[in-house]
Amino acid sequence: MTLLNNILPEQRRGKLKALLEAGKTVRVLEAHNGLSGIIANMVEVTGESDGQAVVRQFDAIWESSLTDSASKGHPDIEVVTFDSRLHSINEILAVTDKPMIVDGDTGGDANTFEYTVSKLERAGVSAVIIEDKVFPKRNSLEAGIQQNLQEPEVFAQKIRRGKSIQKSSEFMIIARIESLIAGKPMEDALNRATQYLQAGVDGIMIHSKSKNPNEILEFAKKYQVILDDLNLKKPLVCVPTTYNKITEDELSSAGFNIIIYANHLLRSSYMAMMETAKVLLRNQRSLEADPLCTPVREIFKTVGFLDVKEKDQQDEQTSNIPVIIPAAGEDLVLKEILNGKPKAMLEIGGKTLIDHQIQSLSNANLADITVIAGYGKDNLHAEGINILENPGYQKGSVLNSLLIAKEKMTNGFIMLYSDILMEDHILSKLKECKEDIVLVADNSTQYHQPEEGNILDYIISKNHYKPARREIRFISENVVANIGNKINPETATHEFIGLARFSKTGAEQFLETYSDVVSNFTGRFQESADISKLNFTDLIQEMIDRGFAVHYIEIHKGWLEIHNADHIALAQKSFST
Ligand code: SPV
Ligand code: MG
Repeated sequence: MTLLNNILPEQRRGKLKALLEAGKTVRVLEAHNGLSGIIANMVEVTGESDGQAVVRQFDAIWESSLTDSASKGHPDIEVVTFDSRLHSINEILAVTDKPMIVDGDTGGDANTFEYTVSKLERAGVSAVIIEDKVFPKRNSLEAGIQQNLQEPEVFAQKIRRGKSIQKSSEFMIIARIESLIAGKPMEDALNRATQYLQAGVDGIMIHSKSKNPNEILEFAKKYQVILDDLNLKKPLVCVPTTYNKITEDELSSAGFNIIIYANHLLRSSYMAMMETAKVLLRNQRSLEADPLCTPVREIFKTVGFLDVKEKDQQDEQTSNIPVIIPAAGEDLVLKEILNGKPKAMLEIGGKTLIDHQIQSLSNANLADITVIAGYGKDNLHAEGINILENPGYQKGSVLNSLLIAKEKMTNGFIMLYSDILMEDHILSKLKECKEDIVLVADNSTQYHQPEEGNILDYIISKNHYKPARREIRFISENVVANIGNKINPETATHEFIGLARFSKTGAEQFLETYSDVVSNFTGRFQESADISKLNFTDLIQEMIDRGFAVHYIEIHKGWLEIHNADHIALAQKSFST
């Protein structure tokens, strides 16, 4: 989670000094934007050393002028403005928590440098390294370039001015000596080191573009003598880009305290990008390029998108999910018992069916309940519910009733048939689901046969799974292949109990499919004889056919449906015990 990586400037700034004071050889990796910053910040390798498990990471981030300029398509000649550099610096700081060393180029003149120090220190940067060239400098690695060195006295004064302006004792100003890059003798480098140390610099970087580390090793030895003479202890920095055979341990033993891998993430990504682009051109499609590419999901994970998704889902789960209960239809089997009342008002154990449902919903913290009334609407009452009316209830479509509450669906919703009673754990389990469309499915179909007035909605799961014995299954594997009341009970794996949950995305998919179906089709549709009588299960089957994933949570019994007098008797019995 990149936001959690972020720390405050005052928490970060002192980290570099602390590492150095602890005697650590600080391993630094270049970053040129937020993503490479995240990599530098979090990448690690694990291994073993002397029988001990070790985890190796980078200790700090180098914000390089070469790679910041190059990633903007510019040469490294101080042409990228400081504000633009600061933008990249802040981009990296926003998603990392390791100390950052900024490549300050020449630092400009002393006045400019004061502003640079002030802004970097305020941002939480731990150190700036400035090089003793004349502004505008040229990158040090290219041969045959005129490298103009600044007078050491002028540069030393710039250091003094920078040191005088910083506010904390944590921020470090490091002087980078370019004598060896400019073809000057070792004496020049050592003389400059002495002057810069006397001006109060916090460390020295000796740069070289030689393939061989000998000159920086010689400098390191003599630097130690200077420090001893001045009775100082100031870190020494190197950038082993060209002399790349030498190991960190060898550099550390030679007296280097900070080792900077200055451009490797940019150079390696450039190579990978070129290769991928060419593979696309050669093949005129992307299949062959895929093995060269990180899966999108990995990027999502790295930049925190998956965390966002999870948080959104948690918000959805904890927020008050609207519940819609379509209760408009007339029940012809229980007509006499109901005597003009809607079925939701049927009394069971001294309480109406709707009140039983409200109780279960409130036990699951679901209080936003909308009931769709139709038949006997004036006799429908319950506390704490919204009632909407479906004037076309005689068509007998649960789906039409459900869609009367369309406005309630936008951020996700739960649908509950008006004639079912269930144990509390079923709703809790449903609320926890992360999938976009989840139906509650009972696997005890073998105990129930279709009876008069009782149309069962059967499910065939995608893997035709019929549990033979106990086992653990995860909801992600539970996918519905078929749903409907015309499915042969012998082939059904489950029964849909009339309870379903739609996430925000699931609700969007549901509404889009519905609107497409009703505007583009007529006559028979899925199991319905006419599109105007479309059932909930017809639309779900249509969504499955269109490739939307419909999941189910599996339950085993624990619920009742009220379709005839026997069911009422059974429910009475349950509630009396
Ligand atoms: C940079 O990374 O921008 C540096 C190091 O200054 S070098 O490119 O080697 O000069
Ligand atoms: Mg640079």
